[in-house]
Amino acid sequence: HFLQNVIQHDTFKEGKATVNFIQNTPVLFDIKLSQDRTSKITQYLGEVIVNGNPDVKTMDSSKVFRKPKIPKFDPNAAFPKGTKDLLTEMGPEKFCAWLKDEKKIHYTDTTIRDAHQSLLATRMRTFDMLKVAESYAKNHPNTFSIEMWGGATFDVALRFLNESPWTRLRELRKLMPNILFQMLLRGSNGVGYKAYPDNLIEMFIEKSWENGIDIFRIFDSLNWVRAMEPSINYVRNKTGGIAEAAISYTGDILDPKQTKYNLKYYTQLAKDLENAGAHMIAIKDMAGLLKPYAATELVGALKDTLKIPIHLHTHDTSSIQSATYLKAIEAGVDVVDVALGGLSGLTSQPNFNSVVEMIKQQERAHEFDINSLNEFSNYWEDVREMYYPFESGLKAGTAEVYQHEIPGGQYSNLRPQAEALGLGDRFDEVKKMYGRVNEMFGNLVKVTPSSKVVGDMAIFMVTNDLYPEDVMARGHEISFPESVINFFKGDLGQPIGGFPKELQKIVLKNNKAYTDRPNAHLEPIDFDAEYKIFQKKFQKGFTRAIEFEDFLSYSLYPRVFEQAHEKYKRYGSTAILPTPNFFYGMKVGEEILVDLEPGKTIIVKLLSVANADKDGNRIVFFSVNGENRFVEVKDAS
Ligand code: 3PY
Ligand code: ZN
Repeated sequence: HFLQNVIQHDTFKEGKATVNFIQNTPVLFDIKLSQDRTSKITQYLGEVIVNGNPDVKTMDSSKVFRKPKIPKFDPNAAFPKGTKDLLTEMGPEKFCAWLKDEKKIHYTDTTIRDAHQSLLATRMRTFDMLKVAESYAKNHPNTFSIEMWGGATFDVALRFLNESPWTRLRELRKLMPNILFQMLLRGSNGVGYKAYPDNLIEMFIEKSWENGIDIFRIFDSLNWVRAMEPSINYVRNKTGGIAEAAISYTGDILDPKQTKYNLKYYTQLAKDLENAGAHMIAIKDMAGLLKPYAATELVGALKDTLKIPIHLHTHDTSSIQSATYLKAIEAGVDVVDVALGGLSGLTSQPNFNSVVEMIKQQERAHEFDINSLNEFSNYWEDVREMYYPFESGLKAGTAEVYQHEIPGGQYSNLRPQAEALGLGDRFDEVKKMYGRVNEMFGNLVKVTPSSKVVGDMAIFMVTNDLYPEDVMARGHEISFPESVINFFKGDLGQPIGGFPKELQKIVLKNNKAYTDRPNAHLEPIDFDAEYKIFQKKFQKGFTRAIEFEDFLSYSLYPRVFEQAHEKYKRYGSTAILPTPNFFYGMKVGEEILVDLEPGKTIIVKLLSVANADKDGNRIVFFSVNGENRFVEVKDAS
């Protein structure tokens, strides 16, 4: 058993076992925990078959899924040269100079990050990404970058998908070595919803680069340059990657009545970020408010102001954002963010395939094989079906977005959040209240986590039948949501123009507010000491080697990590299961193939599920590679 444990251990298999491997890997001695992956995975399946996946709130058992087709590629061919190779050759400065000189429009494909965050509540599993990754990298090496990490994907992977986000990054990197990888980083909030110690953010950036991220899109939820500066510096000093600093777009620069976020505000902000060391500037239009003619103005003015390339990001919530791209491309933007057709539109990004067609034969056209691109779109359309419980429910573009200004990435979460609180029928009111809360709070930039504060307050007010007047008149008696109190304390930094003073007093009561960087209040992490304690605590019973990256996940999300860790110990990696089985279990008679590891596939068939015994336990019978097996599951119904 011991030898088998050694041979099967990932560290050993990857040839990374050093002299201290055996001594430092107590799991090798744990005979009970010798990797019986099969029984763990059948245990998981049995539990989902009997009790369902707790993350799936509504299930339609009549659904039949199509088998997604992977577009053809040659597994033996070398990867064609792409932007990742160019960055390696040139380094960030020269690479950005090359990009700025490019006449062709470039495309970032957001399908496996923002698109599913904005349409499917971030639930896309690594399994479905890996299946198609090599084919995409070989068929479309002209893609500027793949946005595939960061934002909400980090915590959702751990929280709901029982996956390590680091494994996702590494596995995708292997299959897409030629195209730049891009992540969304919330500046001093990392991939979380609050401020973290500076040295944690620094280490997180360094490890993200080492594991495969090339472009760091850095933003701050209040457009506070001071909060973005440290991350820009870490990317410059600790990595060979690109620091892309974002100006988060809000309001409407074309409306002369809106004076707070006007053209001058954005050009100055972009200039400040360039001066702070950004290699590129992103216009981050997180709610899809940048109208076509506003894009002409903004991109034109930024081109006059900046020496670095400009990257445009939007959400198609209103359904007119491809017109915005047309105007931005005419005005000289360098890169635009698009999602493959099947996961595009509405709260997601504009349609990659259609934007390519729009620019075809025009002077800034970039060559893409549209037939092949359409095959990838079809792949994602078929995959998307499997995630039906997580659809946001928005059926058509909506001009309401110009009033409520809810970010696309938040929209698909706000609805279930409202429904969970029994406000399903009052979502209309929640959307309206979101706009009113924004006014009350002094007209904020609203993007994670400031958008969550506004959303929490809107839901709180609708739930308690409160209106802004009530809050101002009776606020002293009200206990506000924690996120709102922390916001007014300064935990997310300082909003432009400061906090509305009267409301701040009402919310904070006797709490004191501060005006410096929230991160400055936090103790740095002692990585050496704390990682050792962490390893001791979490290695036992864990079937893969605990790694430093796990410690980073834990430092960002302690409770979420602990829960994911417990599930990993119980089930092993569930990331190997096909998506329908992960979410919905199996039907009697169904037979599936599960790749326990490369080259080791098992055939699992569900034979029957017995009725509950007197203690409420049910036996689930499988055949695994022709041999009968069963697991016992307590029926929770
Ligand atoms: C995120 O921070 O997750 C976002 O997508 C913000 O737009
Ligand atoms: Zn976005």
